[in-house]
Amino acid sequence: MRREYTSCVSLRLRARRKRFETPGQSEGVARDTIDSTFDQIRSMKVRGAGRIARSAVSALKVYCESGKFDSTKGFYGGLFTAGEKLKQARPTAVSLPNAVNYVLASARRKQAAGGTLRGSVKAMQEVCDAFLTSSLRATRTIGEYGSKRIRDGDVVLTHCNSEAVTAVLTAAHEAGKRFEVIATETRPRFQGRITASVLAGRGLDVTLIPDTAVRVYMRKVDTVVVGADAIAANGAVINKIGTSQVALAAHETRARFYVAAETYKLSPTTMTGELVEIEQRSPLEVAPRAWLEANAAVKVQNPAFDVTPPEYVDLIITERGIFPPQGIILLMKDLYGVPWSD
Ligand code: RI2
Repeated sequence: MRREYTSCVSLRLRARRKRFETPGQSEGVARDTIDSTFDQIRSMKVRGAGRIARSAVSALKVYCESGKFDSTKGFYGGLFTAGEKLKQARPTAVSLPNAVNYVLASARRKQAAGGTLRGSVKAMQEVCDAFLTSSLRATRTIGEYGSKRIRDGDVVLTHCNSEAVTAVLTAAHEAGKRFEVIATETRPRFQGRITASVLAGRGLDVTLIPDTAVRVYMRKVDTVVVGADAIAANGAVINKIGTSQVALAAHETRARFYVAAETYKLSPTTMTGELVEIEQRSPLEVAPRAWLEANAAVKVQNPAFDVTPPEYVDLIITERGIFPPQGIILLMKDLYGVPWSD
């Protein structure tokens, strides 16, 4: 444990020391924004798969807006460096690399096509804006589609805090459906409290329960709706730690299990068999420093996510429609092409 704990701290320090470097003249604001966005995502001050994607793209937009670049090459070079750094902030939520890659792929195409520095900067600002707008629109569309799956009188359980899920529940509530929500507290970071307070603030009937009480309450649950940090080609869902236990309990009582996720949470590399890395976070999220030091012989593990196999998932609600987990591969091929055809 001691070694893990130390390595965690030193990793964080090393990440902090490795500052972002841009070529060109007026990078002060951009450098600060990229570095602080990286830190905020890593420390989970900014969290939620959709939010971290938008926050990274917003930081790239600030870079574009930051001023005088020496040359087109310098501008694109700084953008690539910034994007590559931001992608490293958290490893599991594929929304982050997908969003950054959307901007960088466009930058590569535009750089190859040539053009003035001014035109390049403007074009990249527009690409960032396009992502930000479509991301927010996607969440609203998921809310609309998903709300139709909530029925009057349902008891709906959710885990952690997902904007896609709160969009579904809020839209159902606004459509006049009367249902009850159970939110798990979601240790160790208690994001379930955010869900409970957001939904209660919007007038929904919500009850907060400890994660350990899920099986007790599942008997009265009709539908589970959770978000996703990544979805694999086989329809497996990578989401907040504890999701797979919720899915098991739902399977036992035959409660429906729905996942609400924007398509930029589909992981294209899983089409060729890559696994999604599960983030291990600091032991300090599990126990306070004094306790860890007093119990140095105790090993602490803190995986932030787990994998729910497709067999436990009924439907995946995206802005492109609602799919059974086995249908996700078709959507992925449509969005990302067939990886083995190159
Ligand atoms: P939206 C969160 O991860 C949760 O696992 C949540 O289900 C998922 O992102 C999707 O959230 P974390 O950042 O994008 O709390 O739907 O570790 O908001």
